[in-house]
Amino acid sequence: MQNQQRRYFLLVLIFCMFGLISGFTALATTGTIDSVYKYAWGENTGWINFGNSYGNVQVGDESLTGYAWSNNFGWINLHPTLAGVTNNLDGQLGGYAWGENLGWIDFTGVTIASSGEFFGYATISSTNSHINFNCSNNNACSSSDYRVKTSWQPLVMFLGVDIINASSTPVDNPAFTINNAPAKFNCQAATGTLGVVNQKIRITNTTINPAWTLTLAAVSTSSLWTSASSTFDFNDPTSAGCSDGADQDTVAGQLSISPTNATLTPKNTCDSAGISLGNSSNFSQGFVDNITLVTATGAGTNCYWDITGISMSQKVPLEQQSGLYNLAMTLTIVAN
Ligand SMILES: [Ca+2]
Ligand SMILES: [Ca+2]
Ligand SMILES: [Ca+2]
Repeated sequence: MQNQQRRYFLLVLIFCMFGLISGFTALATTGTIDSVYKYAWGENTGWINFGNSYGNVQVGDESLTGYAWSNNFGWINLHPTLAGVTNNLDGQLGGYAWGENLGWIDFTGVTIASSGEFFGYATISSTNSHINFNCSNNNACSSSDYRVKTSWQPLVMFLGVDIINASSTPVDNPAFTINNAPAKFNCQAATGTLGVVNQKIRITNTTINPAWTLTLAAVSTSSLWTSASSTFDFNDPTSAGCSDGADQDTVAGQLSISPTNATLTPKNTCDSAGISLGNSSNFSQGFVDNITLVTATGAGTNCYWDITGISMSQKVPLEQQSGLYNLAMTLTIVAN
């Protein structure tokens, strides 16, 4: 065993992500009302103008604000105290506006499509009469082409995981190293960190479901750490990872993951309530093929969280040949 100091293992976890749909969407958007398509028609009220310049109607991800104007009944406040028209991020409206001469107006049933067009009917509670937001609701566009339209667009519903750099840009080929393990005659543990400043695990949830689980697994349960000329195992618990056991392969080794002391950094308008880090766990073929990194039950929505500092420890068998070893892993996020 010459030049023992120079012989190192470099273990690199290569990653791909499942549950990733697309890049990141701007999370907070506000829209105004179209200058042409700004009228709704009330069967008892006549035209209602949502684009009156003094009314300043704004459509947000979670609520509408400002005033609509009825020539016959005056101002309609979309955001009165203790009520208001709500948006669920996806363009389904609800809640109540207050008309100074109409009383409460229920917006349940009004939706905003990806085109920005309003559809459906609001209901004036006192008379149970309807306000129609789009001539196509009752096939009336050929006689009167009206609708309310906004520049706001529904958020793309998105639950995903990615690995991003310090500037929040997705990393093309993320890889984490378990570094600097000098070759030895005896079985040893090499350690590393999953999630660092330039490769943070980012979970984004803009769906309305607050429950999800993030897990880590190898691409295959029969995967091995592989170099140009040698292999060893990542999921063999025999002799604490130092001997080959009953699995199909003939090599020893075991990878342990400990999210317990990881750092969870929420987007600045969100918090970490309802999110728990997983327990320390060892891969064991056929028994522990996935390790839970993070679980959310009742977490915030329209949020993202960055995760760094998950500890990794890999048992390297005795007399393992030095070299650059790779193991392909996947991060998977699922809604619960
Ligand atoms: Ca194995
Ligand atoms: Ca084995
Ligand atoms: Ca075996």
